[in-house]
Amino acid sequence: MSQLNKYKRFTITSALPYANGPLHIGHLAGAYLPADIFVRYLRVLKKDVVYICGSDEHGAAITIKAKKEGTTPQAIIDKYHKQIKDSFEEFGVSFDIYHRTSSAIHHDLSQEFFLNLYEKGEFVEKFSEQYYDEDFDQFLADRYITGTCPVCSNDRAYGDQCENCGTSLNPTDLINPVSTLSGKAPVLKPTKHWYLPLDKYQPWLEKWIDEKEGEWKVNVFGQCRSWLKSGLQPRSMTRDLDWGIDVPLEEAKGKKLYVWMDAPIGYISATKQWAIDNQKDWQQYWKKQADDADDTCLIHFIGKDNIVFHCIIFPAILKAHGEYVLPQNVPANEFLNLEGDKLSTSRNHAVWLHEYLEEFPGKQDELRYVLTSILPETADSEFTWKDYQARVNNELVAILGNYVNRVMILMHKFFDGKVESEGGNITFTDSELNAEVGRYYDELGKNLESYRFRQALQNVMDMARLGNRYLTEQEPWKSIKTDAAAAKNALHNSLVLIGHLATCLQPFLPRTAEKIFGMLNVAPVAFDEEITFANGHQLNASSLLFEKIEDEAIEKQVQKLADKKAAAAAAPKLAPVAPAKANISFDDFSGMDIRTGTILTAEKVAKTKKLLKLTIDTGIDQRTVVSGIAEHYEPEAIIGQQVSILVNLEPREIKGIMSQGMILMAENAEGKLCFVSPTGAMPNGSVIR
Ligand code: B3M
Ligand code: ZN
Repeated sequence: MSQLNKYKRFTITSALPYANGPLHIGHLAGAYLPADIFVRYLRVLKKDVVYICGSDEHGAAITIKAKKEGTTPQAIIDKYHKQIKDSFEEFGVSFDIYHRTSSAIHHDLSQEFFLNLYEKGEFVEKFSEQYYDEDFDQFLADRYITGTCPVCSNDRAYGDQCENCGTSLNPTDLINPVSTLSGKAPVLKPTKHWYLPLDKYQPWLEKWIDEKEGEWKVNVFGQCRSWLKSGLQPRSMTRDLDWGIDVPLEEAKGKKLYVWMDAPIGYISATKQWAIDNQKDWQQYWKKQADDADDTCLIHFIGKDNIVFHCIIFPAILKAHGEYVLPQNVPANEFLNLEGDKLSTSRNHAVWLHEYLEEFPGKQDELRYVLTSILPETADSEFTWKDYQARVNNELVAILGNYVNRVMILMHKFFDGKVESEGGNITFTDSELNAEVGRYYDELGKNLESYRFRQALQNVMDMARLGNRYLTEQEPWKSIKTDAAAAKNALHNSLVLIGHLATCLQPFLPRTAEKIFGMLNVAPVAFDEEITFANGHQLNASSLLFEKIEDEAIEKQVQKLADKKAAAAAAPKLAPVAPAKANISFDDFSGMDIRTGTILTAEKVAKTKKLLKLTIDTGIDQRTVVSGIAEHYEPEAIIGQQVSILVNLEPREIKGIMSQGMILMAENAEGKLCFVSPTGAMPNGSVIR
């Protein structure tokens, strides 16, 4: 049946999500749901398959998020790795391992890869001028720098890639580059890096990719072709960053591997870990086996923004290493939109997986069904809550659920749920039905193996439609009164059909398939196996497979998105949080003498709008401080207020008054000021540190 038969084993990967935020339905529709369907299909074909994923925990995506949340990169990856892993698990993406790139096994393997290429002289070492942020004392690579894409003019292109047109970039390609740290134009500063000479691999890549014409999806093949056409450039595999995997060279102390040098190796290190945990040989799943290049089939499922990394850069790395198999296919999906708008993490325009799982408990298969029906396989597609409701109610409930339910109820009503067949196991007695189901299996296999999952799901639904039609034609509820054998025959045919439905549903709706097998009281079967309903086989009690989604549930979700949109639209009115300042030493900090004090007197400074003259009891002394808080506090209202005061600030004359110290104030983005006071009773002069 299958063109997959030539392979001995399959290594299937889904893009490693950055551990810098939760998953949303766009992620699922891009790299996870299609892969999970494909893997489950391979499993019901009884193939030897390992399905690999994990968190991508390096790169600027992580450090920038840490800065934004005011915490450390380690705290960020720990938080989101767990959240992502848990949601995948609950949703039912059937990875054999969900690993992480912060693991020691991954650091080791990435360094080993780098050294392997280094020792073979595959890298070009180059001093060059790179963008540098002087305020932050940092080189600006990847997401630390944005600017206008020279290809499509998107003004938010990153230093390593434009996510709008997919082009892979170097920071120096950007027009009007700006540091995302200081918001300022960067300066150039020389630094040494190790480059992978992609130009050297161009002829080989051209030949390799040309062979994929007709086999790879057109969107993927087309993108690769167009990059090759514009000519590949050497690409730095190292970075001046302080988060990531150390470059394993003495002279590169302090430098890290480029995240796209390490992340795809994460697929391999995860496989290694899985092999250790399961007593397998990881090399069989990654390395060319002695005599037969077609032993192992490697397939990367990704979103379209990752095409260049999986079709050009990673294959070049694997090729340079020499021992590894290359991807057989990279079935990248386009993007999923939401309610007429792009999914956006920053604008919070998303259906978050962990929220869905909480708000629609037990409805994993409903989401799988709807997303599979609208997968952006060849073009961007769109999720709307109305469509979700319509597909669940009109298709899952009305077609699939209704069919299974009708047959089960009639079997229980007329035959006490028992299969009675003197002739032995029941099979299709209707040749028409048999032939048609056979055709659906063929179609289904072809579609699944060509990564046409939407169409494949339709094949299964057509099987359910066929069942409904058959039942309506046969009318066993009528014939039971006149010709009980005919009624029994119709229901037995229907049972066999339901067995096939459950079999074919396994890749798409695993929980539903399991539920049907349970009601049929049979063990799950592989694609090439038949369910046997022997004489006397007892069916289990049946229950509804799906329930209708009510209008209120949908309205609630639509409202939720609208609220988020309104909140996001209101947000830009606030000035952004001030960017973080450069690090200081502990000594710099401890040189500041900050104490608790109490305001004893307060009065306006004549002819000024902003200034108050305060007398403060600092515990050490009573002193005068001039403070710019007159627009925020009435003098009489703050007498007795406890404050924090920097007491060793150089005294300064302000409007003729000697100010001895500074009151610490919190200031929000709109410039509102507020005292910073101890929340419990503290004597004046308490040290703040
Ligand atoms: N983390 C990019 C992304 O999440 C990146 C994928 C790595 S796959 C090796 O879109
Ligand atoms: Zn672009």
